[in-house]
Amino acid sequence: MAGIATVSRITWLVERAECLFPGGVNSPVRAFRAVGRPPLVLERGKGPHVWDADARRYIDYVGAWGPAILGHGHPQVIAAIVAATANGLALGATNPHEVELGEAIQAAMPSIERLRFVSSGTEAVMSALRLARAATGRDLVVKFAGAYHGHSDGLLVEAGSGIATLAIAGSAGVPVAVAATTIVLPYNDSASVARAFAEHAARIAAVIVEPVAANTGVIAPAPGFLEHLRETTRGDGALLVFDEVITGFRLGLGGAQARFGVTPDLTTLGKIIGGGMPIGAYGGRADLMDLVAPAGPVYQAGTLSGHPLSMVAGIATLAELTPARYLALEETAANLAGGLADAATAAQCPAAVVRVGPLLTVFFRPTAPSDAAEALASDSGGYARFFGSMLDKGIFLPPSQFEAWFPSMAHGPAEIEATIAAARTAFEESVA
Ligand code: KE4
Repeated sequence: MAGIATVSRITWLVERAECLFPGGVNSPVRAFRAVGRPPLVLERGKGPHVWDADARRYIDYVGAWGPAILGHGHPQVIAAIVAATANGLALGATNPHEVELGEAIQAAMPSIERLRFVSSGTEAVMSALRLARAATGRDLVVKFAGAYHGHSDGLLVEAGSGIATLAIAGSAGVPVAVAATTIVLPYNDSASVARAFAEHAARIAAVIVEPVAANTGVIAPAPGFLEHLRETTRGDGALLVFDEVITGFRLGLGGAQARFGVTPDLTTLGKIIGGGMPIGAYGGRADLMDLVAPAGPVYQAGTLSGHPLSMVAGIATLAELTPARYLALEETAANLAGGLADAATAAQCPAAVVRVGPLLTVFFRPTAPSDAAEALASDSGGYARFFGSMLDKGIFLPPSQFEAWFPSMAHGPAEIEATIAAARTAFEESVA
């Protein structure tokens, strides 16, 4: 009918969302504020693709921020969830699937002698640090600038991911006294770790680290950095916590601790182990985990912990993670990273492509960063232009310079070639 404007569904949904949710979203990075584009509303995912609410298709590198390692809507995962719904949903007591997923995680990560399921990575990290403080009788925690470990108060100090994306130093609402229990050091700076332990000897409960930094964009651990953390914490009686919410089951079945051969006292997990359903987990040495209620005095609980649908989605996902598929995923990521680097060079665009296993980031700076300060100095405006150009070409990248790209096992040569072809133009268009 003449004259009736067809308002896009995305616009209609975003306008309503903005009346409901802060910034119109239920997690800040989804607002696309750092890339100067209106947010997408995604309605469907299948394999390497997602579709927005206006039925546009994209090759997806957000991957639900990590869970979608198999690609979206994997038939085995969906079938497991659908089958489990026949038995109802949360029943409020242990269900058989918790045992099965717990055993699968333990088989893949032997350092996890005991574990506890929760409903998010934030909950996992918050609980692990409460446990570390109880086990050591100490209050201080060391984290690294730019690392993001979820949004519990003490860890929002100089965090990465959405905090870095929004260029805010930390979060309002965190009591000074709480922030004061967090020591923030530069990632990959072993000398600063040694100084901190000398200054605060026998007062640090734990060091928590993303063994591969991903929330500043991907930064590899410097040779010896993780080993130094292991030696220093052990020597001081502090605990080493690997936050493997991103790297767990992403860098291989054994995660970063297997890839780098460093064994933490506690590990936090999330994302992939839930196969796209809400989940988190923390675990590690039995003597530590047996301090958690009801076995010990450290309280932690959750109505939907071990939710049967999250459990069966995780079980089905881990069952698909074979060594051959990890090798293929690494090759996919290597081809993508190499093609992107060549495209940036051809466009004379100062961009550094950093890859660790299947994780990668294109930093808009001439050289790869070694810590958060260098990463945060990237040209986020150039990244924003690149993001927009790629989106217009049907490639959905993380809407922030300070996030990792998550290619999946469903991304094939066709998707990689299309991405590199789009990047050739997008790099040219991103050069101001
Ligand atoms: P969740 O509470 O979001 O499940 O997990 C928190 C968390 C903990 N540890 C690490 C290393 C993490 O990367 C995360 C969450 N990752 C972000 C993306 N960088 C989630 C995306 C978002 O905040 O919307």
